[in-house]
Amino acid sequence: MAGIQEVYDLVVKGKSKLIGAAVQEALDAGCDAAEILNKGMIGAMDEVGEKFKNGEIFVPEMLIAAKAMKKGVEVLKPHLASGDQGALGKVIIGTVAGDLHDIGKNLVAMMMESTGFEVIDLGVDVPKEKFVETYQANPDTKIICCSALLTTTMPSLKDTVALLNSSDFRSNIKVMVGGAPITQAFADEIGADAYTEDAASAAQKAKELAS
Ligand code: B12
Repeated sequence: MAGIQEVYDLVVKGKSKLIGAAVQEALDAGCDAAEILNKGMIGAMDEVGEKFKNGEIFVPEMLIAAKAMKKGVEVLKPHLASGDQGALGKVIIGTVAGDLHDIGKNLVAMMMESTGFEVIDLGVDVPKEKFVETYQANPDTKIICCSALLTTTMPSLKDTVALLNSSDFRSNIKVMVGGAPITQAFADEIGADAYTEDAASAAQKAKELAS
């Protein structure tokens, strides 16, 4: 659909000022919000990642595209969320130490919220101890979610899960992991309870785990 292509192009070009209107136009034209997100925005970020890998663009352009995507998600958010917040319990989420990528983590947080969880978002570059301290301050937490987007921060994810696994509250929580380089095999290897590929399935899985 034309509206989605427009959103895609604006994310790739990093047009933060224009993206909000384009998302609204696509919605008004009847495009599905999830499709705008998946095809228009996440698809665009894949192209941005490819261009970076091929040396066609550099970090500043990636950052500008990320900014545009965030602006677009703001407009999309009310159309993806469904209310009922907090009813399913608390989730702690963060991107692991050394890693600054937060778009995927934010989407997971948003979908969890819209599914009915109260989300405590620790942000990016989160030291492993911070996950533990946050649980200790919120002992009614049901799930801890850790995101990693770089092959170089997979060891950091492993260390974080190892610390959680050695904690005395381990049996009270479920640990979920995700991010582009993460696989089910890696999640199993490091002793996480669950891995999913995207934000919508993460929220579904969390609901199953919490009930
Ligand atoms: C935007 C971006 C950046 C931005 C991030 C801005 C921000 N606020 O997030 C900036 C410019 C900061 C950046 C920096 C770097 N980046 Co970068 N970046 C990207 C890019 C283009 C998009 C990432 C993204 O947002 N994707 C869209 C989201 C929606 O997808 P996602 O994060 O995968 O999340 C989904 C799932 O994975 C899952 N998920 C995510 N988290 C979780 C958690 C749980 C619990 C669960 C269940 C699921 C889940 O659900 C999400 C939604 O569906 C990717 C390429 C790509 N295609 O991913 C490269 C990419 C990740 N970056 C890369 C690199 C190399 C870097 C740098 C090292 C570059 C440099 N030389 O400095 C730095 C590292 C900085 C750091 N220390 O973190 C490489 C990584 C290669 C590798 N093998 O590790 C990639 C793959 C680009 C490439 N093809 O080379 N980057």
